[in-house]
Amino acid sequence: MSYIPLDERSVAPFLATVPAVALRLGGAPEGWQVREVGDGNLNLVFLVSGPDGGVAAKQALPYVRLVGESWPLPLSRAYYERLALADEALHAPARVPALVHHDDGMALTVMDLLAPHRTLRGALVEGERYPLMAGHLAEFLADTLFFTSDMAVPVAEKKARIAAYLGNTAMCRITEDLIFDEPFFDAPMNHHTPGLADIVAAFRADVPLRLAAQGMKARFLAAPEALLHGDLHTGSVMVTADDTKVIDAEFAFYGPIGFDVGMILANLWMGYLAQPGQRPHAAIDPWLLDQAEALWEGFAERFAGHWRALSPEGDHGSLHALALTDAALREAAIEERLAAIWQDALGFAGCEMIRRIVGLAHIADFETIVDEGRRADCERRALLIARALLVERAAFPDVGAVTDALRLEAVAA
Ligand code: SR1
Ligand code: MG
Repeated sequence: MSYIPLDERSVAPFLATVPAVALRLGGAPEGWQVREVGDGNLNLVFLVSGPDGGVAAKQALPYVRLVGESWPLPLSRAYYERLALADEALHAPARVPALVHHDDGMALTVMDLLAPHRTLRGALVEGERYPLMAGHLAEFLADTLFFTSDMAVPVAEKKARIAAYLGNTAMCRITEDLIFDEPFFDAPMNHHTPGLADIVAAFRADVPLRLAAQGMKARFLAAPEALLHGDLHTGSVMVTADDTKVIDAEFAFYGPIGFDVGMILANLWMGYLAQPGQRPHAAIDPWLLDQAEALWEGFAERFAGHWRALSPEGDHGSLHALALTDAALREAAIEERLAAIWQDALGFAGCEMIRRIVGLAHIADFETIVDEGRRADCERRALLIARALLVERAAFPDVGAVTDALRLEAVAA
């Protein structure tokens, strides 16, 4: 099928021609309920329900939705998203939506309707709490990252998997520009809350900060450690009280493990730091700090557990070979690897926090704070912590050290 962008009127007749979808929905397309709900920066998302069930149909647009047709973007991102969804489903099937249908020509991916799920970001902005979320995300990260890494995958197969994602260059380029470069100079689409002009100017002149951000960019460009989701912020997570699903893997590629880990931690930390602006008269709730700790610790424990559980006879990755017959050496290797991932995660988290405040793509956590003065206060606190995460990484040997720094900042408000 060649590409035609769908709309709320054309999506039902189109999906009715796909037997797997028509069967899932039941009844006649004239009776299906359709809503376009895409609130991300790039795509169309249609929720379609019939008498027997529902689907979510995601279609890529040939340009960046947030900006418009002046910023073209290849439809091939839908192909990479489907590829990643399949790979993620191999390792963490409970944590991703099931694929119902995919059409490369239409850049269209049809998945299970996630209901009554909502985005984690929207839920956090409203002060909702999901006690299973951190554990589920730790599981997703450990399972997808470990089992696509050089610990688990034989080296020839690993290189073939890296190659399978190499063409997703336009999506990687967005990250390279928007996260590592543009926040640190006067890029045309940057914007920020008015009260931040002084710190924005200071960051642009801050040589250690800019060098640290470039260092993270170098890691992002040249460290194909594992299959990354590539855009794991709280808008890419759907939650209910019992379930957590990770969606939107269109930025997937083989990159540094700490990138996915750092991005989600940064978004939890920003959710925490937005509280004094969102609910100025309420006591600060430490729940998100606890969740960030639980996520990192759950990830590290599960990642290590996967490593220990590899059988000596199996054909695993080349980084596993070192410790095949020496359990003490294996423990040292695990500790060293997790420490390196943690250091990367800190740097990537710092970059993510800065770009969400001074770059192009902001987040609802801060943007929904109507009072500009309060918003600037929350954002300034986040910027200062983010700078420390990037430039003074040694001051944060573990997640508790970040919690302490964030909590002090919040009390000081
Ligand atoms: C132009 S796209 C801006 C951002 O939206 C996506 O969700 C990614 O986070 C990207 O950086
Ligand atoms: Mg997205």
